[in-house]
Amino acid sequence: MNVLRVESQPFEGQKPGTSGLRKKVRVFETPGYLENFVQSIFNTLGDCSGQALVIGGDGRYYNRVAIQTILRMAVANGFTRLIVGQGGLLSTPAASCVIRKYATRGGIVLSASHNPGGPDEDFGIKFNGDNGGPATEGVTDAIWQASKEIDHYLTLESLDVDLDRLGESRLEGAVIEVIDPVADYADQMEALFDFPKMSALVRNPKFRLCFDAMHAVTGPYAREIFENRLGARPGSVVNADPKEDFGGGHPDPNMVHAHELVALMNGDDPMDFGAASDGDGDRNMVMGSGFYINPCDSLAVLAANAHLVPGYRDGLAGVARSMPTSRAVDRVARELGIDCYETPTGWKFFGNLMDAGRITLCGEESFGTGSDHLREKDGLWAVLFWLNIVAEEAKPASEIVRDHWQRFGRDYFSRHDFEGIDSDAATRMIATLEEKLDTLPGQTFAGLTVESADSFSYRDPVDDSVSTGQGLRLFFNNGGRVVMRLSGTGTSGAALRVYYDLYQVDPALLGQPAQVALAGLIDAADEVAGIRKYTGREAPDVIT
Ligand code: VG1
Ligand code: CO
Repeated sequence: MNVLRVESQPFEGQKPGTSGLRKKVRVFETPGYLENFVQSIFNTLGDCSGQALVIGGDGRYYNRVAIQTILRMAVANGFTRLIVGQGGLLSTPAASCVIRKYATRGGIVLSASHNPGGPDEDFGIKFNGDNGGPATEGVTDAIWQASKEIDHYLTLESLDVDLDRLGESRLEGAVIEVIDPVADYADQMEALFDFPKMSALVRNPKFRLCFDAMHAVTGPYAREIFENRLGARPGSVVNADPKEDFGGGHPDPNMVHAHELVALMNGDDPMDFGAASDGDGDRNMVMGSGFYINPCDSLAVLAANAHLVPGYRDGLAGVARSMPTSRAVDRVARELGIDCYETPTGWKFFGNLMDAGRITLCGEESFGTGSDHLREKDGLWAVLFWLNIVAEEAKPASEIVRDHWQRFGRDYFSRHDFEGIDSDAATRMIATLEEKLDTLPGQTFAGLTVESADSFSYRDPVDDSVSTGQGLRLFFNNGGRVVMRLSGTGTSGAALRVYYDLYQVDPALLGQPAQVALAGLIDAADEVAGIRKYTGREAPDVIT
């Protein structure tokens, strides 16, 4: 084999964030930048000879170029079987599914998720291990260390692989397998959910469904599952062709960016069931007619109703949520008599719990929900789970949520994002608050008294690893909580995330707008942390 050894020097800042390494495309285009990071992954894995690797991405600009580079490097580093989604596409959950199904050494997923795509926008890369899940912090730290010591990478001099033609070809000694990116994943969904019952629902002319793929990777998956397999009317899936720039949009399924879906669901003649997914297909937003379902409530409702779904009929081993996610699912776990874990932000912390059989369902407030059917959050899975419950209960989604609140109480939740703010100011704000955390209990801000305050750290109960500095938490005397942390997925400036939640049991007070219910906490947070002062903003950029 004609392996080429290329001398190289470390680049600053190849430390993976919440979900892999995300940078501007221009940065990834710097000669050697992508190569260094990929070689650092392989150096961390050790001997890769004779092993198999999955490669795919969300189809954004630079996806195809990066895949060709990675294929050459993987073969030069000894991999002998490379499984690639046709056209270079694999949604993040589908990549996880394929890694597990074909028992590979892992996979490389190319995505910057919900961040915009295009030559001046974002790109990203992450490694998933043989369990199909994002590399643990131990592994991502090792990759970062390797990136600081790198002095060469290995590649081949070869022509590009045809990513569009299904089937096998050879690259030097290795087999390149271009697979249908949808089939394995769709089969798994069909095995988990009651497709005959769901099919009867979506074929009913009185039931109108819309799935907005936001010009991103889930289009082909949603078409196959909703229209081909379940029989929803053609056109039920909109914006279904993946585009390199996501049609110029921001493929983030929330009330701000999924405005097309929101208009359909909240209009004069609303649809019955609506959903959207993000750039790489791991996030979901589900809406009922004129009704937004908060992701924290979504997780709780899925947990409470899991027994209605064939794949979960035998019950749940346990559940988990990221720390900033509201405590709604904790209440369900208590009633079910199962464990509930609280992890730091990011999917990589759920994998150990699932591998150890401790949890079945988990989720994050950031429109991420998933289960141990694979090791990523899974947008379409969550939508299908909801559809299965709606079909089973023969009730609209809004009624299912309202019934849930009546039974368990409601955890009002909101997240305020301040995006693209000055990094120094953001760091200073968090540091200043952190320094005075110990002095806060007993003090009153905007009429609310702090009961306790800390910086969240997590000890993984499976491998005992400890992750510190995972967000500042303030608990108030009205039972409310405020969490503040800086985003680890952005590519320019800083993004401050402030999370609010407040529990309400009074049946008369369950139907308020979240911003109204949380107004007291919002004022208190500004007073204690100086959010407006440090960010220089009067209002958040995105409210979810
Ligand atoms: C955000 C979310 C986090 C999520 C992460 C990756 O991270 O808050 O919950 O796991 O994105 O999601 P951060 O550090 O920016 O807050 V995705 O769909 O980008 O893979
Ligand atoms: Co995503």
